[in-house]
Amino acid sequence: MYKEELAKIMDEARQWLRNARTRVDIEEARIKVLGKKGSLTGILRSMGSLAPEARKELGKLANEARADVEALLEAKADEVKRAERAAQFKAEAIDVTEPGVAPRLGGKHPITLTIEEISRIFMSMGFSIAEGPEVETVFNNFDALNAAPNHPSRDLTDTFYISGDTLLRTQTSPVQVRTLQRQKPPIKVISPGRCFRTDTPDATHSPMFHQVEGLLVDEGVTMADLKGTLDVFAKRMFGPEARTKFRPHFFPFTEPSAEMDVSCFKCGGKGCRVCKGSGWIEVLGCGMVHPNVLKVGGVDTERHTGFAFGMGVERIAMLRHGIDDIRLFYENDMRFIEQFK
Ligand code: 2U9
Repeated sequence: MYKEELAKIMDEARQWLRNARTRVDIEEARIKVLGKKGSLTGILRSMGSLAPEARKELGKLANEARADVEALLEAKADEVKRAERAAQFKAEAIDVTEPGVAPRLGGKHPITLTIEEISRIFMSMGFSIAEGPEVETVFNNFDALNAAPNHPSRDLTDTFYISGDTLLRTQTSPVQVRTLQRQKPPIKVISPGRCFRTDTPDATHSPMFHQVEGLLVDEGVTMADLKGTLDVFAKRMFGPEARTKFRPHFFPFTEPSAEMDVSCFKCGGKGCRVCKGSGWIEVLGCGMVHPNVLKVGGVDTERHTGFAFGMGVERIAMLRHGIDDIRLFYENDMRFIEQFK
């Protein structure tokens, strides 16, 4: 009688486990057979009332049955675990032969690229790069540069003043002033950087713009050194066909001063829309450093002379790329910016 019941319990257990698909199903089957109120547990409990002989025989059978059920449970648990893992692998499978998603690469701003190109040319001629603060003293920005007390660029309407004696630099010259004060000749530096003037934005003006200035101070430096250096720069920047000419000009910080024109790289000098018919394009200002400026840096002006130059980076970039509005550089329109990568 007990044997039949045991056989029935085993049949039931096999049936439940055959149908089990998940860990929960297996646990339910285990509870139904081996739990506190489980079918096999019930039999084992009821054995107390049997005669010792019968109890011994049935005890053995029941224990074997329990071992069988436990083995079945374990086998099923293994099977379910394997099935779950197979399903997980299938769901997470990656097709490594599929083309990847191309990351959107950033690029340098055209003004950065132009500064880098100008810098590379002068560095190849032995200039090093000097940098300085954008908030400057009125002394470094104007006084040290021989700007007369009534010079128009000092005007409140031309310069962003922070206080009576500090301002946003209107050119990168203060960097050269700092270099002069810190270093003894020979000095051979360029200073690229951001400058500020109170200009109302239009196609050729922006209140924030960039300059590269240069300063060379040594024994026996002449205007010929200035012209030779800047001619090399023009040919490297605008092509080997580029010719240069120097027109007299006035700057308070240089004497004599000049503006350098480059023969039009578009028409070669015949006259076109780019050079407005003249065949020449104004590129930069330059001159021999005024003795008053050299003296601010403690330079012995009997022994040392120097030349300096300054150019607007936006203007150079606009010329090089045929850009007709400076505001395009600062509008963050990716369709414009991305063209210069
Ligand atoms: C020191 C001595 C001399 C820098 C110079 C220019 C000529 C010049 C303009 C070009 C277009 C500024 O961006 S722009 O508006 N600059 O023409 N700058 S010489 O001369 C210096 C600088 C520092 C100590």
